Amino acid sequence: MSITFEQVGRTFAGKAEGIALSPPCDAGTIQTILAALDRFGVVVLAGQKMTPDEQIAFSEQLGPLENSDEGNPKYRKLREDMKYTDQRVSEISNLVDGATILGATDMRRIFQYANQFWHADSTFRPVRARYTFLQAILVPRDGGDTEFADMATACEELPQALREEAEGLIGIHSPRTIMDHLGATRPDQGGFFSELPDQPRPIIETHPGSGRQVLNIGSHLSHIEGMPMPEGRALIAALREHACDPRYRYRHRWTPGDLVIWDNRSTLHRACRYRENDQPRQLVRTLVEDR
Ligand SMILES: O=C(O)CCC(=O)C(=O)O
Repeated sequence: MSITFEQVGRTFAGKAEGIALSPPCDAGTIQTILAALDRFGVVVLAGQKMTPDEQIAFSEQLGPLENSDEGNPKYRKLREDMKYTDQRVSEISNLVDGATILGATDMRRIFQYANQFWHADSTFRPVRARYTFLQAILVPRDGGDTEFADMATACEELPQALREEAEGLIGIHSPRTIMDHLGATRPDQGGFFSELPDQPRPIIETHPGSGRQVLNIGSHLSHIEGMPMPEGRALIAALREHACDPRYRYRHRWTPGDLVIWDNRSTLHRACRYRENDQPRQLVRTLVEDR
């Protein structure tokens, strides 16, 4: 099957329409999608309507899948009353059992507030996510888009002084960074905890597929190794302000059945706000590990 992509963002993001994949896909199709991910960072495949099992089968063709419970067993039971219970799937949703809106202080709601900060998936785990697959099941009437930022073009266009400051630095990533910011590590505000150790990752790295330099500065980044925390955090804020400028962004407005795949090594993303107390939103996510 031949798939052609049209660039939909100013600097990145490609969209293919009029193809419905039925996994498992042939090797040529998988190669085309991998090449598109190297080139565009974000790939939109409209009109898929895959079952969770089909999404798992398709995702696995791009690499081993992350187990969403790993590193956080305390929260396994939270997943168990979501609609999709396979641990290779995370449900990004404001619903319990596909029907009832989550309670105001439910930890699953807090995870989705965390998704509203620019990030790359699982940079706080020993093995980060290489690709994320997100498919829309239910879409709110207003809002609930997903926004992406192009870390390759942003890196190439870094002001020289910022580049000189950032080159060679190692960032320290932790799942507590955003949760602290939200106040959700406080005992009276969710009491989020994680036993995952901090993960060191270069601030600037070379993407193995495109050969382009990319910035690794999602919001799980806590501070800079060997630098006083305030100095490191001020530098991170300056880098992120540059890299997430509107000129490097693409915003995806979901239609049910859309499957969006992104490369977490070359992009950041964030969930956009919607009326989560009265409009259902349900997406199914699978993650391919970066190994
Ligand atoms: O809900 C969204 O739009 C984005 C989800 C997200 O940030 C994630 O899966 O990491």
